[in-house]
This record gives sequence, C-alpha cells and structure tokens, in this order.
Amino acid sequence: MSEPIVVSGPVREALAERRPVVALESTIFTHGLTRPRNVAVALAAEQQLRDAGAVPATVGVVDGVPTVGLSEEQIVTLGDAESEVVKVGIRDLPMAALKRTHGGTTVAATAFLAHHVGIGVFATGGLGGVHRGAATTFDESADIVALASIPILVVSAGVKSVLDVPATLERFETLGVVVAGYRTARFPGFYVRDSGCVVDDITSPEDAAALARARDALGLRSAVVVGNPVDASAQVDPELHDRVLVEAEREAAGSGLRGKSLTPFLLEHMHRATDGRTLETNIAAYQGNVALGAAIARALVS
Ligand code: PSU
Ligand code: MN
Repeated sequence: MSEPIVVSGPVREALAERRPVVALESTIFTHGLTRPRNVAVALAAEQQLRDAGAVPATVGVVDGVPTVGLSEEQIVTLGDAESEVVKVGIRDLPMAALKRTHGGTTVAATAFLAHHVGIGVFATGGLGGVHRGAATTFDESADIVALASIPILVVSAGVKSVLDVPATLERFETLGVVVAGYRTARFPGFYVRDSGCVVDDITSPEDAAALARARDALGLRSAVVVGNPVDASAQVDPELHDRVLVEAEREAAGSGLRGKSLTPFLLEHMHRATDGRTLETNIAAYQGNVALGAAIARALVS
C-alpha cells in the first residue's frame, strides 16, 4: 500500500536535520482569499519563510493524497479557479482519499497532518471557533477539538472575528488549550487588534518556544495558541467591522447557510462590503504570523 501521507523531500530533510520548519494551511488560499491574489499570497508566504531561514511546509490534499510540503506547481493547482477543490477538515480526509479530490486543508486538518510528520510550528490567518448562535445551531469549528488534542504551536491573529470570540476562548479553557497573546494581554480579534478578551502575554519567540517545551515536558497533548495582533496600520476600523458584520450575519441567516460553507461566506461578504479592506487586513495578519512563526521555529531548534 502507498503511504497515507506524503512528505516532500525538502521538508523531510529539514526535519531530519532539525532545521526550522513552519507548516502553512491551504484553506486560506483555496477558500479564504479571492483569486488570483490567493496564489500570490500563498507563494509569498513560502518565500517569506525561506528568507527568514525556515523551511515552508504548505499542507494540502492532491488527488486525495494528504501532502505536507506542496510544490509550487501543486499550490498553483489548488489555488487555480479551474480545479475543483474542496475544503478539507479532519473528517473530510477519508472522503477526499476515496474520491481522489483536491483539497484545501483547514487549521484542524493542517495541524493534524503537520504534527503527524513531526512539525512543531504552524502559521495561519485566523482560527475557526464557536459561531455566533452556536447555542442553537451547535456550529463550532473542528479547529477547537483539533487544538485540544494536537500538540503543535499555532500562530494566528486570533479567532476570526465573525465568530463568537469569548465563547471560543471559554472552549479553549475547558479543553486545556494553552493560549498566549504576543506582546499583548488582550487576545487579538483577527480583523481588529483587540477582541476585548484578556489573555496572558508573552514577549518573545523564545517565550513561545519555552511554552511549547513546557507543554511537552509535562506530556500535555493540547496546542499552544499564540495570538499575534495585526499591525495597527492594517486593522479594519472597529466600527466599520461591527457594522458590516451585522449585515454579513443577516445575509447568512437569510440564506439558510449551514456547515462548512458558512465561514467562507462570511469572509467573502466582509471582503465585498468593505471594498476589499478586510482582504488586505487578512493578508497583513497572515504575513505577520508567518514572520513570527519563522522566529518561533528557529527558537525551537536552537
Ligand atoms: N483563516 C483565514 N481564512 C480562512 C480560514 C482561516 O484567514 O479561510 C479557514 C481556516 O482553514 C479555518 C477554517 O480552519 O477557515 C474554519 O472553518 P470552519 O469554521 O468551517 O471550521
Ligand atoms: Mn462549522
């Protein structure tokens, strides 16, 4: 039988030589960002990691095969409007294998695959979490359960602010997920710097690496979530943000959207309603997280 998970040569070598490796997800460019910007952002993130002395490991599903360390050609294929690409969470991996589909992996599926092959650090834009109204819909992202059970370190700009951030932080607390604010004691709010929620702060990539080491030394199996706020100059005006979000939610509710199409729908609505402002913020936040991810991966191997 062939390998269930393919790891690229460069990623395998880097891991064997204990060089810094940072995993990147693919849902962010298959379902989160608009084309053709998406592929440019994905490739730029990889280059940013190389320039910072880390090896990029973009994770995705190619013809049903979970792949850690997509080639440039594979990134282009997954990000291309012509190919049919599904959003792949953990539970979608077997179905994608059966149907041999291409897939963009979510935070949950990326964390699972990256940890499985021995990667300790992962950078993304915004995490999934508890949806607003989840008390009746039960809609909470599989990212939550993944972060509760996969010992990886994830750098994000917080939980996507279209979600119920306080409820998500409550779930993290319940499930034992380690949460830290990078140079802030306020958990970041993805499109905005401050979600209004309080967290413990850390001040350096070495602090983040030390948290992951302490977690491992204790044998804890949960993720370390490092919340890294987007630059002040790039955040969405909080008032605009809240106004547009009310509309986005109303439209989503009106269209009866459920399941995994809800998050992409909300993000897309926010992008359109702000004339692309949130798109720029999303990209800026992602770049900041990639930079911090590289620094943490370096600290982890030194
Ligand atoms: N961050 C972004 N854009 C995205 C996502 C994250 O900047 O599109 C994706 C992530 O892959 C995350 C997923 O895991 O949205 C959450 O989707 P859901 O709520 O259906 O679990
Ligand atoms: Mn959902």
